[in-house]
Amino acid sequence: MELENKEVQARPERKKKIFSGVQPSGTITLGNYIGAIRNWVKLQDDYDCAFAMMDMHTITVRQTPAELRRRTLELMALYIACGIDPKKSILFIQSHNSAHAELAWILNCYTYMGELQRMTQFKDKSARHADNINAGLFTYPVLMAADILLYQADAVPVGKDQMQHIEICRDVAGRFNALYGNVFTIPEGLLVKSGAKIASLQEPTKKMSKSDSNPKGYISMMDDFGVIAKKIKSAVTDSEGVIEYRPDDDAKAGVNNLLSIMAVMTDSTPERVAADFAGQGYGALKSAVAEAVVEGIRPIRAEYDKIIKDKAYLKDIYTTGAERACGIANRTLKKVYKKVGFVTD
Ligand code: ATP
Ligand code: LTN
Repeated sequence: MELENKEVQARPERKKKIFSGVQPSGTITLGNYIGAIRNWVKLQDDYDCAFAMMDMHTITVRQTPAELRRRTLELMALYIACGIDPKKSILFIQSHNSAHAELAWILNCYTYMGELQRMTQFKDKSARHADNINAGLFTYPVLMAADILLYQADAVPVGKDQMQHIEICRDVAGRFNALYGNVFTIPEGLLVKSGAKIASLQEPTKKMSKSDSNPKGYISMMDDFGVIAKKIKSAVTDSEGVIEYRPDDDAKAGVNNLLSIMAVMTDSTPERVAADFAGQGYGALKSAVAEAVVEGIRPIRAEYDKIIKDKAYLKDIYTTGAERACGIANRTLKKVYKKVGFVTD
């Protein structure tokens, strides 16, 4: 895998730390897989990794409790099915570690309203949930900063849409360090070169999102294989009829997206895929993409079906994960408490 940020490539001296997570806010999409989870798998050998199911972030949008519980476990099973190895990486449920909420409160007092008001995700989600623009939605990036800083993460592998949140995390950490000394490691966002932004199949200038109201726009990792093929075959393209990769041309967004997906699933590049399909019609490209995606997902699904049935195994992993996560996080939290002036011992 090629990473854009060379500074955070693993060095032999000290194993660098990685933190990341996904919200159990819906069924995981191909975008989440390509932009995030797939890359984590490859990082496990070279870094000390912690990956969480971000259930506390999820309730910034109203959830059905039983569904949230079910989806949190499903997400964990999917992490493992995708190749996250609980023996190598810490795997836990965010709400099992109260240090996240505790540090988030403190960081709230070091984050400015103006910084949060600029966040694209806040603007998007407030527009989509106009009846529930709650304070949690506004301070979402502060909780995210707490997640990352508690583990002293050097790098945070995420999709492009999350880079703005990484920036705010860096700013807040820098501000805190400037006041109190070197308390937090300043993290770098880690983007993959291709696939950092998989687009909606129906509105290809927008990102593929699991909370899209139109299920035709996204491919769920849990979709029936026939449904996946159908969704790809009805993906919006353009009327030009030419297979070319033009990443800066919005009119070509649909085709660019198909080429990017194909490139990731076949370990190629969008340019190379475009060259392979030059002169052919969109139908041929779509069939090939559908096959590549289905074949990529098939083994993950087989593994997932086994894991999700074993509730005792899942419980064992998230219990051990929470113990390890709390151990690391509490060391940072204790330091922070001392620095801000709370009575500690
Ligand atoms: P929601 O729709 O509920 O906001 P989401 O589908 O955007 O959710 P998140 O849980 O917010 O998913 O994101 C999990 C990870 O997946 C993040 O690292 C995010 O950057 C990445 N990601 C999400 N969508 C895409 C996408 N379309 N392309 C690439 N990466 C993505
Ligand atoms: N906001 C992220 C999910 C998330 C996250 C994190 C990712 C919450 N906390 C910490 C990396 C590190 C998203 O993908 N929507």
